[in-house]
Amino acid sequence: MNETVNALTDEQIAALAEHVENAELKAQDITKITNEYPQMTWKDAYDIQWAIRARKEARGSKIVGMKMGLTSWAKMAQMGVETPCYGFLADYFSVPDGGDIQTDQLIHPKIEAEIAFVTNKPLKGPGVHIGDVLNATEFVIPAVEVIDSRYENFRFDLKSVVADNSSSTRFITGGMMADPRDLDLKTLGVVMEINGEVVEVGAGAAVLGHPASSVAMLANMLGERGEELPAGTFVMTGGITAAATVNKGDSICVRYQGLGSISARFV
Ligand code: OOG
Ligand code: MG
Repeated sequence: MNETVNALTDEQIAALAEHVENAELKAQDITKITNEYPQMTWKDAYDIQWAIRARKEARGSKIVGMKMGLTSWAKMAQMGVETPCYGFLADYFSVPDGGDIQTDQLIHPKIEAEIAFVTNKPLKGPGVHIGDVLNATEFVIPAVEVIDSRYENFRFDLKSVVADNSSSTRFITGGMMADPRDLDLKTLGVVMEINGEVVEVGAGAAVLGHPASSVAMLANMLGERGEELPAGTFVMTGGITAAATVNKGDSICVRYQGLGSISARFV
């Protein structure tokens, strides 16, 4: 099947966008959509995601960044899929460092330790590489992503997760920003703690060998749709370690080598 064309109609894409977005807004899980639409193509899946983005924008939400997902072996192995995917970040996803996350608004949240980039030049694929990304980086900064698949038991195939905005739900950024010239992003260590106990550790190279290659891949994927990554975009590059399940009442802290820490509480 040619995956650059649609198998679903415009009406089906619009209906699925509403269905998946409502699951997010009501914090109610749904069965993965490929069960009912096994013919769904990659184009359909991203069209559903972009339709959800348009629904939020039409309601007045601002898009405040992008995220890459499934960029590390730890994440790919955990979820049983082997291709990175992207999603968007809406304004209400943002939680301040040290802030509270309303657990009841989510289905089955997990946290991820990530490195984020803020760009200062547009990046447009194809052909974007690590050099282009570093040349277009204003600074890097720690980020914790809270993911929450809308699918039952957090189980999905890649097309279903793409349609579900790659499980995006909340993010926290903070700690210290840094010039990537001053860092070895490959060896930058992260330590994830829940209620004071270390649950995951990792280093930046877990993300596609170098976190900047995740931003390059995003620009190249967007280029396939004729889209670019504008200057000034906040981009989360993907979980370095496996994601950790969190529950109401948990306090989390992720420490980033030389870049401080991020904390939050699930209330
Ligand atoms: C998909 C999103 C993964 C990451 O950083 O790898 C992601 C999922 O695992 O639900 O955000
Ligand atoms: Mg993530």
